[in-house]
Amino acid sequence: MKLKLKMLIASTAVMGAFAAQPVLADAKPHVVILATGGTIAGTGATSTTTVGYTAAKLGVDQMIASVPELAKVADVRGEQVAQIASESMTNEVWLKLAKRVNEVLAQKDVDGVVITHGTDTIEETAYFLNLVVKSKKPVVVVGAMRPATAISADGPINLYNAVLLAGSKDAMGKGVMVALNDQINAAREVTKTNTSTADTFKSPEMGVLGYMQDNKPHFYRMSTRKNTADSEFDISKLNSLPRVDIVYGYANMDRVAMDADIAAGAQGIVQAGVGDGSVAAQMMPAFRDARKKGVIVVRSSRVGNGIVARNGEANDDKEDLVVSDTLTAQKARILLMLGLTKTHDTKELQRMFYTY
Ligand code: DAS
Repeated sequence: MKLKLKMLIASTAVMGAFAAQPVLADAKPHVVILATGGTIAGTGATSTTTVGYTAAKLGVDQMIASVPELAKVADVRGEQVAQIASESMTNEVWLKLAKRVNEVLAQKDVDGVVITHGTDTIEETAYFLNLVVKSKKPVVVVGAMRPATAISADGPINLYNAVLLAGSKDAMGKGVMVALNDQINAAREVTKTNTSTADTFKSPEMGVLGYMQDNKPHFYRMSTRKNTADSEFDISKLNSLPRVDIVYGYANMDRVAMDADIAAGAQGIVQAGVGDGSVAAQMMPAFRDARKKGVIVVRSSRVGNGIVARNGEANDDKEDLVVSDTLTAQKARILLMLGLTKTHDTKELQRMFYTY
């Protein structure tokens, strides 16, 4: 009897030990998906419709439900911030989205945010967020090049990878990322390089940050420029952004477009100039008139890669111009809009272009 009693007591003690073990909290990361529309939420008439479909049709909960694998890798919840094709993106949506990203990331139980978005302006929204998000937690902007109804739609796998990335501790402090097609690109350098193909997003000369493979991110580089929590820009109290327009450079251009933008209230002009941000002789009087009116003029380039060198194709010191460094015109416009919320001083603005 004694032996049996001892064995019973021993087994009870062992069971008790197990029972006393705290049940491990669910180790899955908490990821919030903020939906804005785009092809990833798009539907077409047939399963082979990959152009001529309608973007921004599926709601965020429908998208989440269409990828049941998400629940295995993260605790996911969704919010519909907008429902638009991203060619129709506005400053108002940007400010609403950015404020919501900061509110959600400030919640202790949230590990990362995914933003579903159209691909046409995904690089602009990502760069805007790169400058105004006040957290080191992962922020991943994701889209798709085929609608949800198409054969081999890329949206589900892109959304799955984006949630994995947003929930990964390795993605902390990398700045805002754009993740499609198994690649992780930095917001500052990523751009759409093909109107239609699934591999369209590239950082042409700077390269990807890394890849999504085997359910986790693999990083190989980081951006050298300030972003997110290290940024000086604060949109929390802003309800609008200064008007900044882009003037496209080409042979035989004239000043009509630039003058019209300034007449419409532009506080800044970014020229997407030919070559190294060159200024046509017939444009320089327009640049000088702009400066006399206090309008900031930034020399950028339509080329897409390389440095626009200060005092290279124009005497920037003498004409009091700013150069965009390696930012494309569409991203230089975003940095200038935010810069103008803080200063009109061209030396301060130039510092910002060398910082972000
Ligand atoms: N019109 C495109 C957009 O919403 C569709 C897409 O590619 O997402 O940006």
